[in-house]
Amino acid sequence: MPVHLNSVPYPWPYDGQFTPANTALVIIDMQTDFCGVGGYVDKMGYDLSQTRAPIEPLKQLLAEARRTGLHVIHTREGHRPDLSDCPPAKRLRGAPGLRIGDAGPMGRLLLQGEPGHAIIPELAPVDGELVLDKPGKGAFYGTDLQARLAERGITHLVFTGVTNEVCVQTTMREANDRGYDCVLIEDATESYFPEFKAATLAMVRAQGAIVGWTATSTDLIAALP
Ligand code: TIU
Repeated sequence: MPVHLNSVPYPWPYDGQFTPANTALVIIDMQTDFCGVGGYVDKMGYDLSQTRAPIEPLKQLLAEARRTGLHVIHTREGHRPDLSDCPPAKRLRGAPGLRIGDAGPMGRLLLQGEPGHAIIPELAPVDGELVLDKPGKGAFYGTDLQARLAERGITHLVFTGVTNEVCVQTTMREANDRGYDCVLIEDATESYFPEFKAATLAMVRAQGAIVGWTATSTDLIAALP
């Protein structure tokens, strides 16, 4: 029987073929550097309550995913300690002392293996969940994500995490171009800037879902078996 979400601009997915077996909950970059005290974003002086807002909805979604067998993918933005995968054009911007690789209270900023790079404890991965390290904003660039999805038979992607206008939107656009059916969970994604979140939701679902659909975590949970 076809299964659809109560989503915008119309029910997702278009084919009604939504099952835990062919779908992944993709949690983008819920790392201490973006959501934790002393992490990268905190040190930049942004309001942490914004990027921490998705935590409660995500805890519920994770519990439902683990109950139903929905695949779970956690991504982490970060670089090798020698920064060989961080182009100077990415590193040498922003204030000196707050750049990727600079020392922070949670270790060197956005470097693999540092405390700030870890997924926040509230959403810690469990065995069997894919943890994908990515050097870019998009999760397909410089990773084997497409192969990992193919080997698991995943064709539908549910996007969550931070920030919605940067890593979430970049990844969703990359996925959309690769033929995945994509939905963005409105209350499980955030920006530091409320107007960017509003713009993200609007531009994703414009023109008949040009990038994808949006729905709430309640809508998603209601459609799970
Ligand atoms: N994860 C993610 O979005 N990385 C960023 O750098 N986001 C910003 O908004 N800066």
